[in-house]
Amino acid sequence: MSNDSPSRIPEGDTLTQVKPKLKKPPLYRVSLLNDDYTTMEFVIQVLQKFFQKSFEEATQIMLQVHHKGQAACGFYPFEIAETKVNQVISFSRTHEHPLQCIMEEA
Ligand code: TYC
Repeated sequence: MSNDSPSRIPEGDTLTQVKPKLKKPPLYRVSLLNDDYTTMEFVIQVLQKFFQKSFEEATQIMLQVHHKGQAACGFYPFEIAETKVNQVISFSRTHEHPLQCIMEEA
């Protein structure tokens, strides 16, 4: 087989500089928003149940939301982020809390 056979990419050809096409999926930040009615205990429970946080981590995140208005709970691919948001909102409404959860491209 010669050097410029069609089955080989010639050196210096732009094709040799093309990056592999496997792109990492974009990540979405899932955050909780503050409100005046949801109890602190409930927010800690949500962070433990849906975001696998320890009691200590959950307490820190809850306090950050309480003092700053919002805080990130985690970063996930689109469909996982969307599922977390829906689970948190559904669980909160079932327990009659107005807690809001959002996702944004990170
Ligand atoms: N601000 C609420 C209170 O004082 C507590 C709270 C924290 C609510 C975090 C929502 O995402 C939240 N009871």
